[in-house]
Amino acid sequence: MTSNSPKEARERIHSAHRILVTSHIRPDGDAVGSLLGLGLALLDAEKDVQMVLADGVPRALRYLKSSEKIRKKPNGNFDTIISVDCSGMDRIGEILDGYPKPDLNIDHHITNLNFAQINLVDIEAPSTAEMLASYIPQWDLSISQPAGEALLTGMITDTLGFRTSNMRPQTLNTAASLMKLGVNLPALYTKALHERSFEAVRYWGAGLNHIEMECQVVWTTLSDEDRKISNYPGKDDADLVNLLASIEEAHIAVIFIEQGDDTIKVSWRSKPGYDVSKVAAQFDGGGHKAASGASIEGALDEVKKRVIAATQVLTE
Ligand SMILES: [Mn+2]
Repeated sequence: MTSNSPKEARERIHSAHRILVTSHIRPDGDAVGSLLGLGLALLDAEKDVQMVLADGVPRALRYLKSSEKIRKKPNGNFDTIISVDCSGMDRIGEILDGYPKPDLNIDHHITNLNFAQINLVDIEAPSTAEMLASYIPQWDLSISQPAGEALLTGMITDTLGFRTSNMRPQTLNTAASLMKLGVNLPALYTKALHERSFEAVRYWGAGLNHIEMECQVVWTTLSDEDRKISNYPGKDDADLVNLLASIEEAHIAVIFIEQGDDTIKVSWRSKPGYDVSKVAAQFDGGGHKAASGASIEGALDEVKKRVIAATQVLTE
């Protein structure tokens, strides 16, 4: 029998000894922040904890204290496995091969598959980190300053600085409670959303060179070549899609990132009234109404044509 009771989650956590906490591949601020926030609270409760991310911590988030404790592979056995910010088992990557299904699944994606024994899924929550910032004290665990910084980073990044349409008063109350613990909101905001590397801005320049707009959909591509000429180290979009989404005339923004292996990573952002998770689902992707993604096999030009045609159905 599966359950969705936070009380049962609390009991499971308190009776646990060896805990694995994990999150999704290509981790974002909410994945790393939620993982660290919960992982550090469990370590403080003297649990034996391993925090594992298949792809490790992205360079841009390594300023988070204790993020160096996050490993790429689990070691040994666990009596409790916790997944945070993951809609499905496939999003965790290969690290759970040979391990049982997660005991606890804490997430806010509308596409969550309730794959664990206890599933705490709140699709109204703007971030998993916000859910955890409420659950951790409810579960009689404490939030240290580094854990609070991690959680607030998850909240800030998934809401793009408290400005996504799913923002609610509770989000600001939760952020305020973390500030009262001594967490420096302005400093985290600057780190998470404002600062970027010289290479990232050059990479933006390459992408902005071939931006296009039609039927209120704006898009651009980031090729392997763009990455090479700008010396950008990641295979992501350096958040360029959010800049495209700021274009006044566009209702939907799409970005295509060549992955160097015949797959194209696609990210969508939309203004209220457009559900891009439906388009992403057509390409085996997922996400939220306002922000979704997919990995699609094929050549850049061909994938671009198919995706733009499917996306423009929403704005027609
Ligand atoms: Mn999230």
